[in-house]
Amino acid sequence: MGTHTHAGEKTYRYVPVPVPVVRLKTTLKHNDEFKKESGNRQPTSKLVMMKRVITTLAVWLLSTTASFAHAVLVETKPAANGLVPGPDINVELRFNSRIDSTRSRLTLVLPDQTLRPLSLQPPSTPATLDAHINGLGAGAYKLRWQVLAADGHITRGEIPFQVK
Ligand SMILES: [Cu+2]
Repeated sequence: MGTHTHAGEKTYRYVPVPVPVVRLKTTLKHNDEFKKESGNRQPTSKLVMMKRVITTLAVWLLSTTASFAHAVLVETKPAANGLVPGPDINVELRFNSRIDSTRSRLTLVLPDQTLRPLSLQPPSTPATLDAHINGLGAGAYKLRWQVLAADGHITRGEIPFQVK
């Protein structure tokens, strides 16, 4: 009989279904573990190919997310375009991520455009640059900063401010 089915056939067909669910979990494992596992299965099945694509996507997503960890300025003292009383001012630049203060630079641009490198104070948090500046006359200044973030990227910028 053409439509005859064995009692066990249905069960047999459903056996492979839970397997991909288990295999997909391996994409969360470390890359080396994954390679070891997939290397044992010959020949390369569609499922293994799919796993590779998913793993590649996962790794790409992780690295893309990590690249956003470079330092972006969140808040400054003095504020950008702010007016502060002299002659002594406190400088604090706060970033969105941890920075390497030993490889970060802060320079004051004087009203006559000459540069004064500033020595950094011990930072109040791992994400801040602190400095103290003495003896500023009234005028327009700029803080020029360059920082190295924990992800190895350098960012830089300028903060203009006025001393009254
Ligand atoms: Cu970065």
